[in-house]
Amino acid sequence: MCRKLVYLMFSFALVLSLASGVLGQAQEGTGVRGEYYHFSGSSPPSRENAFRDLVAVRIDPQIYCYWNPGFQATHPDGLTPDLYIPPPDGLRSDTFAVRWLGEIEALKSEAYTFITGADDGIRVWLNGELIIDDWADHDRTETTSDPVELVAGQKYPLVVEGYENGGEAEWQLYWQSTSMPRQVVPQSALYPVIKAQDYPASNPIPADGEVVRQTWLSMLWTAGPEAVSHDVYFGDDFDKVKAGTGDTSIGNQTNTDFIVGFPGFPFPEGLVPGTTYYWRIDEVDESNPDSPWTGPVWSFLVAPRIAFKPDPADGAEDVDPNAASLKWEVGFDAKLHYVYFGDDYDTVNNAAGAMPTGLINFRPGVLELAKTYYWRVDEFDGMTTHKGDTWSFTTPGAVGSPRPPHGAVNVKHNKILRWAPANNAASHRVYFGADKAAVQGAATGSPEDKGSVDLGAERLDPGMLEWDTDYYWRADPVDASGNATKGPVWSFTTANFLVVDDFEDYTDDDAAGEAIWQSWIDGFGVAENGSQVGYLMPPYAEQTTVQSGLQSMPLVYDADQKYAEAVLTLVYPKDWTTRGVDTLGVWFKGDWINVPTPMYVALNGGEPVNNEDTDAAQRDIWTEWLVPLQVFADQGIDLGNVNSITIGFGNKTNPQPGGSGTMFIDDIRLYTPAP
Ligand SMILES: [Ca+2]
Ligand SMILES: [Ca+2]
Ligand SMILES: [Ca+2]
Repeated sequence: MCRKLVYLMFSFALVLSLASGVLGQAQEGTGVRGEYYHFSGSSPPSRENAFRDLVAVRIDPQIYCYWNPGFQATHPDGLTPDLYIPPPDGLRSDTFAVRWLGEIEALKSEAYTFITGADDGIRVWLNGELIIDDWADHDRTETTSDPVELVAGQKYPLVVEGYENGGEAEWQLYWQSTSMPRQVVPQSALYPVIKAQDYPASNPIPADGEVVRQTWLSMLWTAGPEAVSHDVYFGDDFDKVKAGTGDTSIGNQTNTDFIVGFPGFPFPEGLVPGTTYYWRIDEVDESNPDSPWTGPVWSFLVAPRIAFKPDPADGAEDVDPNAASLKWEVGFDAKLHYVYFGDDYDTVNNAAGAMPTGLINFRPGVLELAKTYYWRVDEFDGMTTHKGDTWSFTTPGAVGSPRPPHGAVNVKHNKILRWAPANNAASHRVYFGADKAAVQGAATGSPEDKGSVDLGAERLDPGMLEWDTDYYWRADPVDASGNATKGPVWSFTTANFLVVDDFEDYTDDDAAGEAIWQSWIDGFGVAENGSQVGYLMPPYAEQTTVQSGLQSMPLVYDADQKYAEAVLTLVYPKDWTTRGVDTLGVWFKGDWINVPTPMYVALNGGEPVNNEDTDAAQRDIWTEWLVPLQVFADQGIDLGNVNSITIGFGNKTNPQPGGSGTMFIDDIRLYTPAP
């Protein structure tokens, strides 16, 4: 089962601010941090929309670019090619946004005027003041700020945001004063922001999630900016690599590469096809109290000997019946392929004797609507034929949209199953169990038979599920004449921890009480509580910025002279001692642009427990906040009977002048002690 590949957690002790965020102790500036994002939707994009989908981060020496498809060596400002910065790799030519973050230092104490050139929009904040605001679609346009008094040698926070809708794209930032003619703000006056996520190792090779076809590898990464040496962890067990336990510790080294799968190195007999390997680099500087900087757990898959990664994916829906083309990733060393295709699982699963082919795609011809199809690819590597898995997909009108989605992991133990009815269904017959073959073969009266479900009421409560278990289920459409058609078998895996909330079950059906703001009660109508859960219009839950699954909770806070919190009344789990769970985990994502505000959690309306990371609201990558449950026990909270959880921002007991912003919350979990 595929584990979550990206798992980021940062030391709470890591103190980052603009003042301390300067790389090294350089006498001169080194540039600004450039963050590049793709966006979709209308233009000009809202701030939330523009800066969500991060594509690239780098240090840009200055803000000076003209990325023009038809560029001809003429330019309104005369051009300084030496200052030109190219677009980063992977950035598309339209509908993208850029955010430059840093500090600016003046050479003299005097009034400076800033001038921007921009196509399309641009905004500039200096020392927290919006000095240029030109957020609109247009050809290159210059905008001039009011004069700003700067003090020599002092560094001022600088944020420049730009977006490109279509056509040409360019941004330039100039300044001038009475003693200085207009010039591009130079690299020597700019200092980049360094964020928490910059300190760990990055850029793994092989890339995170990559498929390799070798049994030994030389692994590489880019060292974090403060690393002196590196603690290396490697193994085939995600949990052990994450915890650094077992024999996953390879040791400390100064170079940024290491070999696996070769005599004299870890896994000397070679890496095994079909196995996912995990690795982690902790960056170390013994003289720095924040060290080590724990890296994310990366993974790669050594290609299995069987065919894999089917396209359409296993369980795919709405496959075009007129243009279906089946493809797959070839098994390790496979030379020839045997393809089986049909509309009956057993027939396809048991088939043999296909003609071998060297092609790696298969066209099944025109298909019927509202049907489930099955296919299988066997791989021959010159020695052995490796029987493949039997995959399925459906055409439009078939039963579909299983919740949890097919293949979902970390599913909660009290999950209610849902699906979308087939076009011709008058009801559905549902089968459920932990044995895949039994569910595949189940019929009316089987132990897996959960009975008939009326049209319009597509849901099934399978009861309390086991931890860390694979489950399988089927919803067979039954037409008005009583004829059942076998649906595809869906699967999911339950969590190995308690799920307090994963935000997956909220819908836009507030008449049914299923809207996120009907469970998480915010500050609507409460003057001293400045929180808003969910969006004002459907979809109410966040569906793009998620830590896992399909949804998270947006929480807009205004904690200026008040607090901002949301409260969930718990139905399950209320017993926070089950299986010895001892740690609460809350995944959150803020935005660099949020005003720093303390984040807290409280149980049973008790005393707030603050996140020690005082910059939590500004963390702009998903981060997990871990709280020992003992902290709540010490408050006198009865962990055997937890009725509510509160997530909030600000100082509830002693409101302060403070900030506002938008936070995303996902995956609130209770973990058992580390093995
Ligand atoms: Ca463009
Ligand atoms: Ca443009
Ligand atoms: Ca989620």
